[in-house]
Amino acid sequence: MFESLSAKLDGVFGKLTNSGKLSEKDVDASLREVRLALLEADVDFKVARQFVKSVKERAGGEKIYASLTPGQSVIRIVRDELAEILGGETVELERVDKPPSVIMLVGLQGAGKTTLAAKLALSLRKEKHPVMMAACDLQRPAAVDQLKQLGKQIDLAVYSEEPSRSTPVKVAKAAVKKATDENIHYLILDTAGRLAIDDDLMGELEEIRDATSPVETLLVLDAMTGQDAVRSGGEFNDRIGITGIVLTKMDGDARGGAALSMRSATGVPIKYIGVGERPDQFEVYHPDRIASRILGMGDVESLIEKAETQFDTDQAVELEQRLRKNQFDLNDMLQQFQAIKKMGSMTDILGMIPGMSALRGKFNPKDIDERQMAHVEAIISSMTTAEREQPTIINGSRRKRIAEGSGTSPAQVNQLLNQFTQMQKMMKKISGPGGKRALMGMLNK
Ligand SMILES: Nc1nc2c(ncn2[C@@H]2O[C@H](COP(=O)(O)OP(=O)(O)O)[C@@H](O)[C@H]2O)c(=O)[nH]1
Ligand SMILES: [Mg+2]
Repeated sequence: MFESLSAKLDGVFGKLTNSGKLSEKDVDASLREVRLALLEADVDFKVARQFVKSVKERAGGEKIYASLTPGQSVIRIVRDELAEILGGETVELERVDKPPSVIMLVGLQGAGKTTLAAKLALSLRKEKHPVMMAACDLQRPAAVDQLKQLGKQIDLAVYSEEPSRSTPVKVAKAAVKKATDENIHYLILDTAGRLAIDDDLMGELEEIRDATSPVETLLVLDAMTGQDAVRSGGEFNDRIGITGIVLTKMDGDARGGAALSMRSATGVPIKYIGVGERPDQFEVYHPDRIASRILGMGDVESLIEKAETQFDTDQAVELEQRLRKNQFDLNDMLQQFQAIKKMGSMTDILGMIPGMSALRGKFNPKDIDERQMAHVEAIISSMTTAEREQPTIINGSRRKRIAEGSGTSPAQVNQLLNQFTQMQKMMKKISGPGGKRALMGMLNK
């Protein structure tokens, strides 16, 4: 997500940081380029204009031209303002005191409502809440089956009725009753969509809303539809009244501008993003982290959280500390490889590692060979604890033993150790001050 915008901004900022002193004119020229990059990424033109204006005002007010590192200051201001148009603070899901908290999902057909029901249910259950989903889309029999199937896949209860003998509002009411009886904390209502907004659909949604008083009405929007999504967002909000937006298919949207404009255009906070078809490909929307990701500053927090869903919490906290303190060893490398295998898209993961977005285009993540990953696991597993923590002690005889134990060759062990040294060096450089420039230097060698 945001690949092309990131790449463009990277170019603009590269110029800014390379020149020591900056005049107001230099900054103006850069900001013009930033504005173009935003427009090309499908950001609403009013939002882009306001953005540039705010950055200029702050740059003037903070007297950055007199500072020693004006380029860095401009980038910091851009980052803060970007987080601001993306929505500022993270907005949490509301809940009611007396369960169930009803969460109604609305949106056009194909936006990703049914998929989101499962994603949200799974994430709430991870927080130890009892959750239930209800199939209120009776337009097609297949819609009920789809939700039931997803429920089975993640082992979560789905309330449904025979479509030919019920109505959406009946299902919704019965589901609320059942959820109340069973002390379910969150009840997620999956509803029907249409190809375009029409009165029938809005009427049906209003009826469900009035019968269940949802604490959250989440509008699910396909990020790939760009400015169309922004428009339909406004219409849904006028008729139904929405409390939050979920942008799905962010994995497929290289431009990403819809996301950037959505908050400013509708005034409704974005709460989640969908980044793939699987029930675990889902993230809480954090404006500041997304801003950092767009600017190629990495998003260590989201990376940790992704890892957290695979490791236990203690492990994740430890990994965070180690990453920050540059104590990255072979055990961490092994853990990372194992987690990466479970975490899905390599491109997304790379985008979250500080400085790594600069690697985009330099190599294709798909080139990372599954077999090579298997070797990494085998080789590290054949090492002793001491060797993993301090790979420098691995001499010729140890190397031979490790190769034999893992069914590889000493050359392959060597190759892995070289990779590790590179990775360790890079982690050290890019997490220190001036990290990004250091990385660029290494890449251009
Ligand atoms: N790549 C990607 N596909 C998604 C995402 N969310 C949903 N989809 C796909 O979009 C299609 C429509 O999703 P569905 O949940 O049935 O939409 P609904 O009609 O709003 O209920 C399905 O093929 C989903 O697998 C996402 O975040 N990323
Ligand atoms: Mg559906």
